[in-house]
Amino acid sequence: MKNSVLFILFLLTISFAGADDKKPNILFCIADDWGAHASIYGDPVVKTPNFDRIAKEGALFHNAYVSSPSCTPCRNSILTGQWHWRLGPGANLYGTLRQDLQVYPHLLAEAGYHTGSWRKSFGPGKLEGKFLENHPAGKPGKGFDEFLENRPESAPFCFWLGASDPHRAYKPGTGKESGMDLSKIELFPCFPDSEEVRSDVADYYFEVERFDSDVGKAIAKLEAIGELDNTIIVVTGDHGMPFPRCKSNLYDSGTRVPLAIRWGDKVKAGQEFKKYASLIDLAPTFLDACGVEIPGEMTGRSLLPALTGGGDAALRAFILTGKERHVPSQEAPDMGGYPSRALRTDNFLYIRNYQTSRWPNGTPNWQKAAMPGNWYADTDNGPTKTYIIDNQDKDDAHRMSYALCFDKRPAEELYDLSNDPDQLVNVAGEEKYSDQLLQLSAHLSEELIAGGDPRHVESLTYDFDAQPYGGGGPKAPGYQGPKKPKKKKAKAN
Ligand SMILES: [Ca+2]
Repeated sequence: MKNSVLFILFLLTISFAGADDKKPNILFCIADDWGAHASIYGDPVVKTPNFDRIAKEGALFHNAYVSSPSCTPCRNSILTGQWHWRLGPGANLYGTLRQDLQVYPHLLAEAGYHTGSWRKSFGPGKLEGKFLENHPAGKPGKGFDEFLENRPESAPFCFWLGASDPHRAYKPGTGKESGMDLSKIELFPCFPDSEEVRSDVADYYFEVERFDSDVGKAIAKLEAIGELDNTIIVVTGDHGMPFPRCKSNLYDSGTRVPLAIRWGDKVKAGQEFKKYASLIDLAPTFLDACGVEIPGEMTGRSLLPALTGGGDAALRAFILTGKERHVPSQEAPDMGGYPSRALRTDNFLYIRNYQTSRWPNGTPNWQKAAMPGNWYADTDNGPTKTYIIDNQDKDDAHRMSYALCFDKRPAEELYDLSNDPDQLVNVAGEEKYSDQLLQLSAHLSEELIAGGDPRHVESLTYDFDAQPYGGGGPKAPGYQGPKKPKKKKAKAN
């Protein structure tokens, strides 16, 4: 009797040890230019049942932020688990990845993971050396099904499910035609309220929903192969919507993204986090969950303690964001970007702009006739941008929209979020905020020094713009002349 009890206990021990030893899979789903718009966040128009499901069966982050609101630096920061300003040529749009950097898919591959990617992952930019031979997001393929078919038996997997939705260009009217009620759209207050703008936002929502349905297909596949609960599923976007004062800006409209994470019963269902997570925290989270050592160079912090019971207390109390060159949007011969950094707390958003002689979203009207794509070039072309520019003198509301989206900005911006959650009124010059301003400015500098930002550990004028620009457009450093138009233009930045 005693022996048989011991034997059963022995079997149980083996079986529990076996369960713990099973490495989790990773399914990382990332949309292109998706700000924090999802039904579960309370958006009354866009429908995101699959994102909502991951959040309800796992955790929902209300304050997830990118390191930089531009494709390449954001994606590089996710892959490396580091603030983008630590990545040299990887801090700019159309940059590259330095050879000394480590990326989480490679570290997982070395630990026996089957890795792969589909559609947009790294970039846009140029891969060189080891990353050219071995793609930083995992070998690009034709989709999740094909990737799983090629999986060595029983190997854990790490898959990057990318998309070019909801990046522009949009087919005008698709949102309205799909049945969306334009009158219910809650516009950012920096947009003028017009039919053109509402329809443009609906077209963006249409592509958000298309991405969400791709996520749904991947979840269904995991269920079909019995891997749903052993897979860490992450759904997010690479920065805010491609609209004025959103993408390529350091306001929440540019830097806050949706984030939901599900992992079977390891992550308790229905958790909601209000404290801050950065997408640079994902790489260390994956490595932590998979039992792989987190390299010291990673400035991200594992979210696992928060996800597995630590709650908000285990998350960041504030967040950092920044921007270097998005496109070379300043009039020649400058051709630079609009460098800035920000510190976001529960009460304030503080932004430091390093080169205030420049235009934050590109020089107005520069080369408009010769290169229409190049005016106010840091804002993607589209109906909302055109409407705001064309109607800037219509009335005070339109003048305010134009000023918020395109005018020059001072060296410091401060938004009091208790009165101004939409970050519209800069109170940096007001006497009553002078103590706060000094404190936030010192705090930001301290964090940037600790985080190895070359603007703060080398020189405030550190020249990120000296890095080559690999995209199309005028004569930026490294620009080789106009590219031949491709038949099907890939959505780029
Ligand atoms: Ca993007």
